[in-house]
Amino acid sequence: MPQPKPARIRRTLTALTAADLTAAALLLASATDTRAATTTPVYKGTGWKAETGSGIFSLSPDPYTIVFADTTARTKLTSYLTAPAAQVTGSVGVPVTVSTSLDTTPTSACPARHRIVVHYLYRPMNVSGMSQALPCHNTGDGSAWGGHILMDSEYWTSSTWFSTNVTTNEARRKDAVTHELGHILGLDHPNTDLDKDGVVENGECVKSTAGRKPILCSPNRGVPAATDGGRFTTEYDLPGLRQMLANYYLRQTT
Ligand SMILES: [Ca+2]
Ligand SMILES: [Zn+2]
Repeated sequence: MPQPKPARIRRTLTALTAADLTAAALLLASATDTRAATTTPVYKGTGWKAETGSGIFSLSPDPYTIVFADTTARTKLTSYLTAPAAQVTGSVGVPVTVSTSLDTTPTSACPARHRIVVHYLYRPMNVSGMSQALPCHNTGDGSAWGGHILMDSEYWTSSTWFSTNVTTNEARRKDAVTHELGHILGLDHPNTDLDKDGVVENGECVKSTAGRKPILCSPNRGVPAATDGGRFTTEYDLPGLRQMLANYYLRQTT
């Protein structure tokens, strides 16, 4: 899905309390204990890339809440969001909750802090088959603020949009939703010129020995295994999000 670069900013107070700083120091210490944490922020790794072009350099540890633009979006898309939200909550350590709330913030404005508004719209980019993420960022600390996800309804109104195979079609629908959520959480497309022909092509993304490409691969990663559909990869996307969380603390202490 195309990478939007909307000129959207959100300004917030960034004053930290002593308790915040203590919590940050403790989390940083535990991260150092359990994995090879970096000592300076990192914005790119194998199969992942920070969305620095949209002003996002880190993932805030504070909870994010997924809400819906209307009841149709809620009915159609809730089930697609629960698995990736649970992954970010459990494997990254940033709570992401799928609520039943409705939020009528227009797509031209950033929603309240840490709200992710999900829309179900016919051709939101006026192009067949294109969905869109509109990520907002905290201008104070460069963390992911939340934003809007605009899913193209054609994926659902056409039962064979991605594939005539029902299982494959559904796995790709799941991939599409999680891909856009990844953008809101600060991940960019990790495509790279692997074959060194001077062009970064569609789908040109690293692939693991397990056969998985990052779910942020643009415009998509092709056909995932059915069980991988809609899941951030453990090889690329989740380590990227964990580094983005680490960046949040590293950017405060550097
Ligand atoms: Ca190439
Ligand atoms: Zn994309």
